[in-house]
Amino acid sequence: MNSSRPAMSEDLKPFELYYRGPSPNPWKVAIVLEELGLPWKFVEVQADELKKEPYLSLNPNGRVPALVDPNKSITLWESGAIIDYLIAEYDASAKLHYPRTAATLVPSYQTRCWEHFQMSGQGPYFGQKNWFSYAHPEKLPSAIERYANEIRRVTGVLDAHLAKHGTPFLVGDRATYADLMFVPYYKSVPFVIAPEIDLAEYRTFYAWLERLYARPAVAQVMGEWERQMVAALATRKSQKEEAAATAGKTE
Ligand SMILES: N[C@@H](CCC(=O)N[C@@H](CS)C(=O)NCC(=O)O)C(=O)O
Repeated sequence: MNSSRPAMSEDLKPFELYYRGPSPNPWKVAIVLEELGLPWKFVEVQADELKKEPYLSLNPNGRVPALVDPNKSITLWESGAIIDYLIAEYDASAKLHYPRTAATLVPSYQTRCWEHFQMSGQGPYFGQKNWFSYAHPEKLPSAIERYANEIRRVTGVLDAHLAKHGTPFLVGDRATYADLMFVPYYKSVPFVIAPEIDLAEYRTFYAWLERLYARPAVAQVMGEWERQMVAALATRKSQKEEAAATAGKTE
């Protein structure tokens, strides 16, 4: 996907990123790979392949993403762990992180706080909102409301932090891997997860999000994400219409 790579990356074999359509977690890794100018390619996993071999040998949790780095013969899973690895091994120029040296020790660990907040506070709650809105067999308005409120709460935390510190990014003036990790779930909010929530109401937060969306690597990766999301929504709609028509015929 990348056209302008740093010289070092020309010697690298492409990373293989296992993903499944527009579901958000793999796209966090895609953004970091693209930002670092590393060569990579997507490998799509079908729903019926996730919970069995050979995929379970890549990710014992049977979910995406998994990342194979043929350059160091390593396979990793859990998006946060994958991103930690990419930053430690391939961000030598500290484009997306603060080095753990005396001068930047504090922001380096503060970045970790936001990374963990994304992994534990944004990902699972936004994911549960999606589940209870579309996939759960019963309609449970109280569960939908709880997770919608969690989206509002998490967004409020980011908004208040950015407003209080007046910095362009979560930790100072550098866009780190932690900022970038929030992008795919927020991009999914108006499309599917919670179109009823107007993210632009959180003004400082929204300016930050737009700052991230405007980065060339993010725009490139999330442009492809949007194409896939629009296609997935069209498929979902036509499957629903087909099911309704079939049900009508059999009544
Ligand atoms: N904590 C995991 C979450 C992975 C996850 O939930 N992946 C979703 C897609 S975003 C998935 O594979 N869902 C399919 C399933 O649960 O069967 C990570 O960050 O890698």
